[in-house]
Amino acid sequence: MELEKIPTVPTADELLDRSFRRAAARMREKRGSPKKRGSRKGSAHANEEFIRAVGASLHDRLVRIISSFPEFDALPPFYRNLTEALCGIEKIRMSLGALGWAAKQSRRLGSQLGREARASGDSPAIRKRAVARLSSVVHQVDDDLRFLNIVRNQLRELPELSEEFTVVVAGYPNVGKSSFIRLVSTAEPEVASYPFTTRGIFIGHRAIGRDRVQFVDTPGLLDRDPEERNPIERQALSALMHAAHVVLFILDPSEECGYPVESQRRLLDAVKGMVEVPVIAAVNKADRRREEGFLNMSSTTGDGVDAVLEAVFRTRAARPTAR
Ligand SMILES: Nc1nc2c(ncn2[C@@H]2O[C@H](COP(=O)(O)OP(=O)(O)OP(=O)(O)O)[C@@H](O)[C@H]2O)c(=O)[nH]1
Ligand SMILES: [Mg+2]
Repeated sequence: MELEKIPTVPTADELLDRSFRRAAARMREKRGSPKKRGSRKGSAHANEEFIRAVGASLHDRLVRIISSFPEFDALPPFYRNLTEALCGIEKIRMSLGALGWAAKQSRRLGSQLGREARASGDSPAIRKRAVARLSSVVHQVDDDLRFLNIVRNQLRELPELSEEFTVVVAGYPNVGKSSFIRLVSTAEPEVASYPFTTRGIFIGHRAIGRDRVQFVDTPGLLDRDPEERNPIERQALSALMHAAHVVLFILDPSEECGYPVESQRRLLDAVKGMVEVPVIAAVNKADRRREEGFLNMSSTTGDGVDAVLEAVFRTRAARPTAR
């Protein structure tokens, strides 16, 4: 996917260093082989040419960085939403905008100071001034470059969602979502006896007959207002809202997870109100405590897991066309 292909974003110093070196190399090429150097061909405007080359190179590099980022409005909703949850799209846009400003300034300064260098008879003082001015412009967007590199690293790690029938597993923290996913699919998310073990989206697959279904593990959600949710919870919401063909909501009535079952039930109702796809509720840790009126299973012993999978896969018949 295009999100994996965004190259590393350099810091201001790295960017300047590359552009200075590139410009110097171009000057050497122009001067030609050592034999020709005696002719001093092209050296009359060496400083002017260097300044112009640095300005142009900075401009081109900055523009290339900007265009290596995707058009966020054109991303599938799941990825747009995840990007928003993890990095904030407006913040990314502002930083890309700052790079656009720096690109223009670099080109403008390159030609303006290049002209001044020529008018001054190729004065080295103007070359020095140009280096300082261009460095200052690029350093003004150093924070933006660093932020964009963090964004780049996060986007690279986003899970790859396929078009297959998708089961999103959700629920309170520590109820056994990841244990279930490990048991039934190829995904191997971490399992631990404390909440918020899963901090991102994990994808696994399972063959059923000739088909494959996709399982999505999500971070635990608390029953609270959307504005209070942190970036980790918001990733779970992106999956629920934009990736699911069916939601498997897991409850832990043993309360070993550390949260009262009433809160878990309230979240179940909230999720039902939020998504347009079927929501199957199942109780996990049935080896500890069963709950009437629900499908009961244990991800530890495997008891009841097949019945839950069956209930989930039955909804495939009513699969909605778009997510
Ligand atoms: N007794 C019992 N313990 C279970 C069962 N399923 C999971 N556990 C335990 O419950 C704890 C939490 O399991 P996880 O699978 O990490 O839970 P989770 O819902 O993914 O948790 P977060 O990622 O933090 O939201 C672990 O200590 C598991 O071993 C079960 O069926 N029975
Ligand atoms: Mg987990």
